[in-house]
Amino acid sequence: MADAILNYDVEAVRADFPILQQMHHDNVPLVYLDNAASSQKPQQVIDTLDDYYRRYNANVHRGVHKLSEEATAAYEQARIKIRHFINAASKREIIYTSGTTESINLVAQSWGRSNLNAGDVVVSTVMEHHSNIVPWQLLAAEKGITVKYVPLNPDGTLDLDEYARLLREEPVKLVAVTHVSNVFGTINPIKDMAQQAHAAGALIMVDGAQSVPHMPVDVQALDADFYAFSGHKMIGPTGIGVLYGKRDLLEAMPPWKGGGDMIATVRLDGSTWNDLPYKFEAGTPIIAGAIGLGAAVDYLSALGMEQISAHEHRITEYALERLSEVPGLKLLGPTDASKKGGVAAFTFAGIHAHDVAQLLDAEGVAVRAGHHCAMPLHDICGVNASARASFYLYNTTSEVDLLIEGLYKAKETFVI
Ligand code: C6P
Repeated sequence: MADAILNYDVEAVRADFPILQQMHHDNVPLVYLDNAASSQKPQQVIDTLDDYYRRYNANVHRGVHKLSEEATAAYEQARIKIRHFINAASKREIIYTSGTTESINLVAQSWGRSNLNAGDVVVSTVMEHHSNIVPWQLLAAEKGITVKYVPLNPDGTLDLDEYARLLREEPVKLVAVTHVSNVFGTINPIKDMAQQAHAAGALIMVDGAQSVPHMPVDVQALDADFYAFSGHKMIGPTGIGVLYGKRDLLEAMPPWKGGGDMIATVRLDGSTWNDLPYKFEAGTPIIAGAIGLGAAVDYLSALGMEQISAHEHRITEYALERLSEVPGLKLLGPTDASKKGGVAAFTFAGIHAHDVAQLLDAEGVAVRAGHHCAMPLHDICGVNASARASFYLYNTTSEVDLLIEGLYKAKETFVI
């Protein structure tokens, strides 16, 4: 890991992100620490979007004119880049969606509705984002399935004994688990969990919203059946995401949305479906988004995901050390950086998280405050909100210092 960091030029990376060059509130530099919510975009991605709209904007798979052919080629080229980025076996396994949320809903509504029956169990965990809880609850109400949740160990990792027990004792058909928690930062042992799920005859669907942007992900090595992620958290545009699924599973699944492009034939008495992945891409797709995501993948790949991950690990380690020195600050989740992605959520000295975030913002430091779409996890922690700093490829240790300074200032403002 040390070697990887040696070659990492964070200042060169920062220079690629125009938004980081601006002053915040006109008088302080922007310290952007809200990367788990959404990441900033480099010039290369912005230029790619600009080029598409200026030079070859057209619908895809529908025209024989030059613009449409060029747009189609770029749209499909991006799919191939994404395929290699996560090491899917085929580009047909890469389905464009609007983001992680839609990817998970696709699995629930297509695979879930046709494969789950009353009495079946879906195992999720208490550290999930709402988008990996609510789709299963909706399905439970409709199909009479049950959702069971893996609890936590005191250190903020999953209780894997309880996971094994659920797989042993319950009729589990699907495990729906996040790779990295967006609040605790906990990195879950997906490969082991997949192996156990498969041994119990269940499939595993992984929420990769907080992993794909930050670490090398190999869906085949993990043996994930489905894997979901969002473009906007990985320096790509908003409105584009991916569902990876194993080809045999996707082939057997019915379409979820009906419309243009997802059909082979349409007659008034019935229709047949297009090949993968188009069966799941109804209507005019998110063309610019997909092409922009391809550019994001190029950017991340050129830097190297090992390098990015090593850099973030160093920043997170430093942040955890500095945060632990601040009186009255309580970190949520693992305190050991080796168990965590670049996420540090905390409560602070009885000051409401929204006030903490607002005071930090005045200092130029952007963090998120609230329940981060993980209300059950906050309930378990006995708090209704936390402040959260989350790091990415362009953050520096000096920015962590500014966060800490801001926290001391916030404390002075609130504690008399
Ligand atoms: N978490 C956060 O601030 P979408 O909105 O579809 O791109 O991603 C949803 C999602 C799913 N799973 C996890 C683990 C996530 O972190 C998110 C998005 C953001 O934490 C916005 S709520």
